[in-house]
Amino acid sequence: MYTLYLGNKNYSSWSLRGWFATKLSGAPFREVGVQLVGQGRNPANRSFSPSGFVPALHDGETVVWDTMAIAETLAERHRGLWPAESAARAWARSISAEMHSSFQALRSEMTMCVRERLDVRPWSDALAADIARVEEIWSESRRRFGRGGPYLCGAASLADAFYAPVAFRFQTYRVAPAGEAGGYLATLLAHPFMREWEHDAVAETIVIEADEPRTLYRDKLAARA
Ligand SMILES: N[C@@H](CCC(=O)N[C@@H](CS)C(=O)NCC(=O)O)C(=O)O
Repeated sequence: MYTLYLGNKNYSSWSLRGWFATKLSGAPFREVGVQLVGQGRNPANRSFSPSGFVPALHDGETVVWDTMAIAETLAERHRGLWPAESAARAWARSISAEMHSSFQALRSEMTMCVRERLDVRPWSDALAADIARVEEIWSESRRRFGRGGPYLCGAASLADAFYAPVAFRFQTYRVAPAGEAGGYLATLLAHPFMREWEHDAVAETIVIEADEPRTLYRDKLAARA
């Protein structure tokens, strides 16, 4: 049985990706919750994750860290995690890699905080550009590869795991994409894995100030009041 080390569910977007991917594999796994510090690499995590980051997946002596490695390792071992058709699979890998390596404004200006709801418009230009790119990816995915089901490439795949935290961010910051992208957002938020994660996340009571939207936007919200 796998063991998955993961951070606070309310805040840890990378943990959600790794968890969603592991759930998608259908394999049984044990969760080990790790308290986030919120200041980057945590040396205290190095006993189970060489990078000092969560998530990390253990299978006996085999340790896999970083969500992309976790996703690819699971895909090698379990069927159907990437789309079966070659062009769809290349697309799914590309949009997942893009999410893994880009979207800095989205990460820093729309921190994941599942329990929160607020609107901080106007967004910065960089954030608006990241949001527009997500919406484009979602619409294009649905238009080009979505025929076999309601997710990015039809049936739920690892690509949805990579965009799962974005759905919670959009819900928190009241981003409401139009058309296909909006339909996909609602579908992803209703996925049983997302409901399960949300249920656990909102039950958490620990507050990490650095990741709190109302801390991040304190001045803007105060100026508005
Ligand atoms: N590139 C890594 C990023 C992982 C990451 O940044 N994890 C954060 C939590 S979301 C972390 O472990 N932070 C340590 C801490 O805050 O204590 C991945 O894909 O897994």
